Amino acid sequence: MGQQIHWFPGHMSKALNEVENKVKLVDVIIELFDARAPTSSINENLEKLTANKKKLIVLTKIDLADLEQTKKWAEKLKEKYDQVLCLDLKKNNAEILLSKAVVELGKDKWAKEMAKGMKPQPIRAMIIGIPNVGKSSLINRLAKRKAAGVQNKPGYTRGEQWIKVNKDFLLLDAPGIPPMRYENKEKAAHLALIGAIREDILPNEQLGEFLLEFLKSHYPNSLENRYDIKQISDRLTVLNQIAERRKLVNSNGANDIERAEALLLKEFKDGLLGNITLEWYES
Ligand SMILES: Nc1nc2c(ncn2[C@@H]2O[C@H](COP(=O)(O)OP(=O)(O)OP(=O)(O)O)[C@@H](O)[C@H]2O)c(=O)[nH]1
Ligand SMILES: [Mg+2]
Repeated sequence: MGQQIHWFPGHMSKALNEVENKVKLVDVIIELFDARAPTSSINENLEKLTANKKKLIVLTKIDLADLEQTKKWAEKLKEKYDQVLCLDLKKNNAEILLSKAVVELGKDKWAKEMAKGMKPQPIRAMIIGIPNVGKSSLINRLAKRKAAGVQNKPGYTRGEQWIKVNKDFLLLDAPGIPPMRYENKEKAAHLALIGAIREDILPNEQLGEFLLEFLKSHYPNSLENRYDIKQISDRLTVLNQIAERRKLVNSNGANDIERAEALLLKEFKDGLLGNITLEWYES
């Protein structure tokens, strides 16, 4: 797993420039991390560009993650960031919790404005995060009932789109998010398993092997409910068991290992193996 993967597409710097320009327009950055792999969700380039802004971290997809681990990660991240929220973006309370947290972070700005004799201005925020982490889901929630609130605010260059979430909170439309840089195969595997990078970056055999080794050591009972596999052994044995239970047979009449592997990976992604966090917090 120590092998380096070098990957720096040409459009990376253009996307980063766009983010950099937009960061200047906001008071608060809302950065989304997937609760199943919080540190793999950190994009170092985005971290640098947003380092001197107030930052609210949202751990997303907590309904798919291991609650114990999510709690530990949230505590840990609170040491580094201004605020941390854990949200299931499919639930209704997401936007209420988020609005409250953003307003809380903007209060310093209001105090400064009032000290200058100004009327407090709405807090401007922007959502960033790696692919598939839930940015659009959150934006849609915040914009709900406000379709007409999407507006072109004059006074800003290039007519950025602002969504009026409420009278205190304006959201800038999400910039193009630069692709991830991942240093090693472990991180690449995490990102592939949470759907943040194209799956074909790592072959299914490697992803399957990685997932099964991890489940064996951290969630030894995770294949019992779904496949009636009480003990996770080596990859081929497990895949044969899955193929048998699901009657996946290839044209030669043998167990179809490839389809069993694809099924395992898909069912993991869909959360069907239970609540699993790929990165365990180690204190
Ligand atoms: N179970 C679960 N699924 C979620 C949650 N948030 C988002 N999703 C799902 O995750 C997928 C990706 O969500 P999006 O909101 O499109 O993510 P995004 O960050 O906008 O993705 P890109 O635009 O590709 O970068 C969708 O299928 C969502 O329904 C969550 O909290 N829980
Ligand atoms: Mg999106």
